Formats: sequence, structure tokens, C-alpha cells
Amino acid sequence: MIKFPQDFLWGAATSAYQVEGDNVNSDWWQWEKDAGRENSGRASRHYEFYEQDFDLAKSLNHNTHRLSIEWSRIEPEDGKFSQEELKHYIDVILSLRMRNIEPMVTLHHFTNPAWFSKSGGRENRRSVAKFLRYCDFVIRSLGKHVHYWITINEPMVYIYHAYILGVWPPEAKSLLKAKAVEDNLVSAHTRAFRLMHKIYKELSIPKPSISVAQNMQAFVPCTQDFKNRFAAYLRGKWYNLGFLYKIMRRKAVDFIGVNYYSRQLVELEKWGIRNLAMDVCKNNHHPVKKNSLGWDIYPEGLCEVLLKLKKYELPIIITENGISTPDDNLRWEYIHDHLENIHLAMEKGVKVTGYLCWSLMDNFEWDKGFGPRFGLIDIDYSTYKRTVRESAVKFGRGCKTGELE
Ligand code: IFM
Repeated sequence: MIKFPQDFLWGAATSAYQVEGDNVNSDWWQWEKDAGRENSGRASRHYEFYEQDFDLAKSLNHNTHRLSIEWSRIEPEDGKFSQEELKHYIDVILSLRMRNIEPMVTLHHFTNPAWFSKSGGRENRRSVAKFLRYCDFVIRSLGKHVHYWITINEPMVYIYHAYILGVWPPEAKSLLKAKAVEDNLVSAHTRAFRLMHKIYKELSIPKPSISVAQNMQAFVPCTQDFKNRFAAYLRGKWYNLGFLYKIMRRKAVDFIGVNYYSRQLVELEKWGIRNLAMDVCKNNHHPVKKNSLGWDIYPEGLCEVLLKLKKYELPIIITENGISTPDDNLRWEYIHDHLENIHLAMEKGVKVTGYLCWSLMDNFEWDKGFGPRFGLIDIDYSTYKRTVRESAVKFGRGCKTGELE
């Protein structure tokens, strides 16, 4: 039996576009239409059913919930802000507070308003000022109800999919653009961080806790060959830590948000820049169980990643961790084994203060559509009926007692 601290944050995460439905002013909505992709449509209809969903989270003993704000609802046209949508998010956050569930709010989770993307999106230097204007509007009203903020979700995943692989809007495949977006995101985060602290001070609200949610992977060399070890080391530095270094150097981090899912088995075909950055083992060496998207399940990697963060002496919150699978026993095994590894890292001195499972409910998994099931709660997409999975009940027991068998 292992035991987590009494004040540990326990709960689950979602993002607006993936669960709310009908985000018609978003660049993703536009892209789905233009590219003829599966439409997110009504998603999980969480925009309408959030009270019911939070009742379920409460019944599962969650004390924290991470959600995101859809910028394209708040600012559907450049410079035109919607008081009505702002009120919606205030209501959402208050309904968490009424249930004694601590909100953690993300300001950017992959989607942008369509007008913003048309004017150059994150490649454009002016995007930083536009993002700050949106943050200012939101924080002045939500500040008094929210302590934990994530400015940007998974900056590296966003850059990689949208600007290097080109499989997400705006479908760019350009290292130059990727670099510009990274610079702009570093600046957007840093300036938003400072602005938010300033607003809290002006309004005499106790200091907020702000971070990014950084996707981290366990980069494991497939063989002890020098080039595989070197590539794994480089990827850890660049992908896991590069963005964080930049914002930590600017003293713009209150805690570290970690999204961890999987392992990458690094095996280079030959020396080369692209090979160093991308090559993975294609021969199923060191096989492990996989999720329904084919990602390796590798819980010990979470402990390894956390130990690498120890030296920064910042609190760490697992802002996402979860599995897409039709096998609910595997889902519980996955959550259980990752919690075990978090506990192991804590025993070795890493200060982890919370764990949020991805995701509270089944949702729209971006370019993969509705197929992957990440939810603690099953959604029947023909009726939108919610059904709590057995894994959610088991996780809920841990949330209640802070203990894990
Ligand atoms: O669904 C995504 C989420 O939007 C960001 N982190 C990873 C999840 C699973 O792919």
C-alpha cells in the first residue's frame, strides 16, 4: 500500500474544443471543413452538460479539474469580446467551486480563433500582443476564482504537428516557421505570466500559480550504440526540456506541468539531422503493451522524467496522463502503474503535488477523431449518455483515500 500526501490534487483534465461542441469560430472547425476531416460537431456536449459532468467528477472524489477556455468563443472577431461567453466560463468555474473542486484553467489548448489564424497565427510576431489582450480580458474577470493556470498546452506537440509534420492546421512543414512559432510561444507565455501576476497584484488577489503543460516522453535508446544514446539524450534536452529551460530562465514558472503518456524507442538508421530528431525503432525490439493508438505503455518512464526535473526545485503537477483503449482493465492498470511511479519519484525527493487523468470523459482526439477512448467516463455519441467506467471508480477510491494498493 502506498500513500500520497493529504493535500494532493486529484482529478482529471479536458480541453474545450475536444468536449464542448460547436466551436464554430475556431481555426480547427474551419480546417475540418476545408480539409474534409471528421467533424468535431457537438463533441461530448460538455458546453451544455457541464453541471452533470462535474457531478460525476465529484461522485468520483476528484478535488481538482483542469479545463480550457476556447479563445474563439471569448473573441469571435478580432477585438470583439463576448461578455456572454465570458459569463459562461465564470458559471463553469463557479460550478466547480460550489462542488469544492479546484479549477485549473488552460488559456490555449491547440485551437485559435479563425480570424487569428487567417492573419498569420502563431507565426506572426503580432500574435503575442493579441494573445495578451485575450489573457487580460479573461484574467480580470476569472482571476478571483482561479489559482492554477496553464498558459499554453503542450507547446512542442503543437509546433511538431502543426509546423513540422504538417498534419494539423495550418499544415506547415517548415523548420523556419516552427522556430518562429516557438519564439512567439515563449514570448506569449512569459509576457502572459508577468501580466497575470501584475493583475492579481492590482486586484489584491493572492498570487496565482502559473505554468505550461509540457508534454514529456521517455526517450529510450533501443541499443547501447552511441548514436542511439546520443539521439535519446538530445531529444530529452530539446523536446522535453527546451521550452521549459527558456521560460525558467525568464523566471516565468511557478510550478511545472507535466503531460506524460509514452516511451519513444530511439534507433537511428544513420547519422543525419533528421535521423537524430526523428528515427525510432521499427522492428518492435523491447515490446511492451500499447494503447489503441499504438503508443508504448511505459510507466517507469514517468519516474525517470520526474527525476530529471528534481534539480529545478519547483512543485510538479501531472497535468495529463491517460490511455486510449477499449480495455478498461488496461486503463486502470495504466493509471495505477503511473501513480506508483509518481510515488517512487516522490520517495526520491521529487515534489509532485497533483495528478490529473486524461481525460474526464471520451472526447474528440484531434486528427484521430472520435475513435480513441481516453475517458474515465464513456460517452455514447448517439445519445450523449454518460457512463462511469470501472477504472474511474477504482481511481476515485484512490482520490478519496490518497492510497493505492
Ligand atoms: O487529447 C490530447 C490532449 O489534447 C493533449 N494531450 C494529449 C492528449 C491525448 O493525445
